[in-house]
Amino acid sequence: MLVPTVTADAIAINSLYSITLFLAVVVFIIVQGLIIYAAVKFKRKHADEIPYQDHGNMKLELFWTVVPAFIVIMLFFLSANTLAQLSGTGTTASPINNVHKVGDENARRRIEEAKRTDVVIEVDGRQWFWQYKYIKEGVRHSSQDNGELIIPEGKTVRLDLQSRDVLHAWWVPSFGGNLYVNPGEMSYVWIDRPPKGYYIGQCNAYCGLQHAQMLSRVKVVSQVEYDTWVKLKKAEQGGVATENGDAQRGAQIYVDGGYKYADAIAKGDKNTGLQAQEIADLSAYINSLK
Ligand SMILES: [Cu+2]
Repeated sequence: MLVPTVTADAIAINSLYSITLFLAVVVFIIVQGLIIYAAVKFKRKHADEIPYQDHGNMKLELFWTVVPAFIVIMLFFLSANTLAQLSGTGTTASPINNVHKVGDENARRRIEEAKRTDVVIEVDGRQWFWQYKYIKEGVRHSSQDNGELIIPEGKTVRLDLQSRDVLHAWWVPSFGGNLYVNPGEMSYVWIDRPPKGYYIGQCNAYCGLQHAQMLSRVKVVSQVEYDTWVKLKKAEQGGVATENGDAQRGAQIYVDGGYKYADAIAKGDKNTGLQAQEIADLSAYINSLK
């Protein structure tokens, strides 16, 4: 409601939210109205006045039991219906579970067959950034240093999410609901034909000290812009690798962490402007990649 809803998932969730909010406002007005009415109408007039004592009122008790129960039951069916519409659940004919244990090949196959998908991106949640691997395109990218997830407009994008350390959550409200990313599990989310634009999300599960920095920015661009970006990214990643002589490792170091300093530190550059501890941490990280 506060951000534009641009995919079918987000629109379905938003209308459920609007209905719930509307009902809540109606209940609020009735309850508050009655409280104010009772407080004013039955205000004590003398210090020794004792109010009229009433016990049991069948009509009233039935009213405040049946009406709320009806509202709750209605919300249950509306929510279940919305949930079934979301892309992560597949279709009624072939339902899928969009979360499974890492390595469960059968569950994985069902996901692959569930929906026509144009772009598949592996998303690794790490403390405290998202790392993107574009499977078909063969490029890597990261949310560090304001990096956005770049996707083409009007296409169906599937994100294969995995956590490499602690619990994270992927949430870009314009595209739909929140999805927890548990270590040891694969979680899938579809972004269905998004329009061009810039969308901001946030890791939505507290994942450590820099949790607040863990944004999920998504830039939806035209197909031409997307293709150009992929080409540039490929050239950039290939270029760095050749200079270092060791293509594989160079590309890995430069891109994998998404740290703009990784390359400099790997070359032994002392003037990175980083604290000693940060250099030690990054060096350890680079070594872990070897
Ligand atoms: Cu996180």
